[in-house]
Amino acid sequence: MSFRRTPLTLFSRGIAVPAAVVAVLGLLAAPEFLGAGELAAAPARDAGDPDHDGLQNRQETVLGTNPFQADTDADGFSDLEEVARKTSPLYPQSVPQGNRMQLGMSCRGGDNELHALIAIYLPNGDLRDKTFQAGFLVNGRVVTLREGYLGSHATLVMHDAATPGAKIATVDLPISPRMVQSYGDISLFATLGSAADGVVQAADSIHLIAFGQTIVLQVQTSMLMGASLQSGGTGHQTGGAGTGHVGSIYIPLSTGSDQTGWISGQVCVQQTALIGTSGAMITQEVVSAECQDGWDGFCPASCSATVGNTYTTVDPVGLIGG
Ligand SMILES: [Ca+2]
Ligand SMILES: [Ca+2]
Repeated sequence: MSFRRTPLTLFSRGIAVPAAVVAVLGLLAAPEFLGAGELAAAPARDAGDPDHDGLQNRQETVLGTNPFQADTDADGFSDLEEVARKTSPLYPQSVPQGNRMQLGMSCRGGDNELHALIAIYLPNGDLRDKTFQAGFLVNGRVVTLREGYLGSHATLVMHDAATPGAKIATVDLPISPRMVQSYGDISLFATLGSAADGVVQAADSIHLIAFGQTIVLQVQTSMLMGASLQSGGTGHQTGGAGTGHVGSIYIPLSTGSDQTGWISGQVCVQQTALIGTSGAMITQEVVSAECQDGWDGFCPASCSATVGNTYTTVDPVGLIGG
């Protein structure tokens, strides 16, 4: 497969954090630490971010946040900070607690591109004493992104956080839609730890699924309902409403124009059940799926046909402490 020819490191099992990744963020961060003036100027360069919160308009669409208001729910924490710290930017009762390092992820579409967003909350504002790693899970195999790949493909920008001295680093990582289409679905994960001991203290993952030409982001409904995910998990183990099942919806990312058969005003709402775990990998089976009204989105006609499908994804909780 062509994917093998890309400059990636393949691991067949486990998720290791090699010492070399200590330098990754330093490499990415180097231009950002040239001077305070450059730091302050960074958000203004971006015409696709009118509220200067570090989230591109297309990313705000995926999150459901207001692209003209940096703090959509007016709780004192910017939309970006809430993504990084895994609280809801839509519900003011969901606010970050404590002051520890945290990492949150999302994804947006682009012109025949996907852009993963990795938002990193840094209580001391410093990336250089952190370890960072990002990678994919494809076909049950973990593919860790090399330092050089991140250095040449990812874009890092620093943003102010609500607490003085704290910062939020955003890593924008382009992903080829063709890769998602060729595998059917992929998970992208990222981890953050302290360089002192290398222990992973924060992690997140996203799951992308191809419906023909259209790539969707699978989002847990608990996130949409404003549940605070302080533990760093996605709720896979706890399930929803006592059913043992976890609900999720598909948010189409606008890549390509082929949305034939997609129903406007609806989204595909699924319930999944955990059927197996292996290390940080979890496998879930879709137990129900239907297009539901009342959403600003699109539902694929094949939504209900996903019942019985299984997905293997990365559970961020399984990455922490490793
Ligand atoms: Ca914005
Ligand atoms: Ca907010």
